[in-house]
Amino acid sequence: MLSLLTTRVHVAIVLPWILLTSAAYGQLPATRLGSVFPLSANPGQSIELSIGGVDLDDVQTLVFSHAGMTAKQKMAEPGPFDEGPQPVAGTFVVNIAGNVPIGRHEVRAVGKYGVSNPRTFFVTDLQCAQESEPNNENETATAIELPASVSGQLATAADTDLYQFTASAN
Ligand SMILES: [Ca+2]
Repeated sequence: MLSLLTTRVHVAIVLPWILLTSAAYGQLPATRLGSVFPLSANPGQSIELSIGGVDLDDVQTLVFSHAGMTAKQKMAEPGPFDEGPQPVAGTFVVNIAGNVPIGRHEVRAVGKYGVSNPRTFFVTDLQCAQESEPNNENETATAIELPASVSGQLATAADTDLYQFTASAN
């Protein structure tokens, strides 16, 4: 009888370990959110947000850590053979309600392979600026006015983003 009880206990311990090991080696796809762009917006603003990551199949919505932030997939005009507006993969229209607090929030993607890891999204009262390519050289640096929240993307390993702004000497 004691032997039977011991066997049951071992089975209960080993099974969760096997499940965790499978997930750790990534044998099953899982929605993984690597980036959002832009990284910030103002309360009361509506922006277009693009996402990047792995296993983002059928991601049709985003969820935020504050209920005042909502997202709908961006729709494109139908082509000649489409029956209606078509979803634009990885692009969302995000509304930030006026009562969303300034600060750091989280966003997750929901897709075919579940809910993703979170990425940070900032709600700020600063003006929000974005890089403008080409901006890899001093002569073409994106002009911004400070103070600002600036979002940029490094598209390739060789990409650099340069910005220019006016600052006082003191
Ligand atoms: Ca650049």
